[in-house]
Amino acid sequence: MLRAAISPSLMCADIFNLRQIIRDFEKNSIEYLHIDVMDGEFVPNFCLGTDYCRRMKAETDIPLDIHLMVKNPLNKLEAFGFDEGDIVSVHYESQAKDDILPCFKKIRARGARPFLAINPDKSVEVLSEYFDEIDGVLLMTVFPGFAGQKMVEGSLERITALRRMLDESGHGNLSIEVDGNVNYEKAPLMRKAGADIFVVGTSSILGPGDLTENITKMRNLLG
Ligand code: S6P
Ligand code: MG
Repeated sequence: MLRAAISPSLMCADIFNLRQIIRDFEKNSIEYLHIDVMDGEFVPNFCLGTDYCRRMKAETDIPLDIHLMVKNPLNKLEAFGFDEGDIVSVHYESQAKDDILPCFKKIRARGARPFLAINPDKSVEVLSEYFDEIDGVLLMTVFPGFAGQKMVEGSLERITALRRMLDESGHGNLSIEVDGNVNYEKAPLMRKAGADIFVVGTSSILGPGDLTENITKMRNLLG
């Protein structure tokens, strides 16, 4: 089983306390910083962007986990300051099929790790042809666009099915990252189903309570 990693969703972090929050993440050895980029077109909301990613890279050594919820990402990748060790996810649904592999190539060429993101209503079967080209799948457990939603029913079964597909095809080293309503109750179930990267926001560590205590609680639950 891959080691569990935590990727806090920065759109859920209080912007007026952001620097202190990043210091707390560093102290608690947080593995990734999840940055939701929304273009108001692929999803009905706008959120974070190129300067935000650049400033974040300058501020901390924690690798970025950039979630591109933008239409036609292929020609927009250059605008983002990611590099070695960062995760960059593009959506299966956001582009022409012919653009998907070139996106991975561009991400890989900069030493970053390509992930393919998929919405809750799309069959995980479509992912298998890309397994050789990616480091992981960003499995949405809510419809992208907003924080604070409820997990879509059937998400745990989708994680189980995808983990089985990966293992049976010799791609057991690929990550399954889950995003959306990862709370203290569901996270251990998602872990058991085969997820290893957990995007956490208002439902858990960036909700009420002390940040360090919340992170410790989540780590203990994930094992
Ligand atoms: C949703 C976005 C997510 C959210 C995250 C928030 O479009 O991709 O990354 O920020 O789900 O966490 P929570 O706990 O409020 O669902
Ligand atoms: Mg996200």
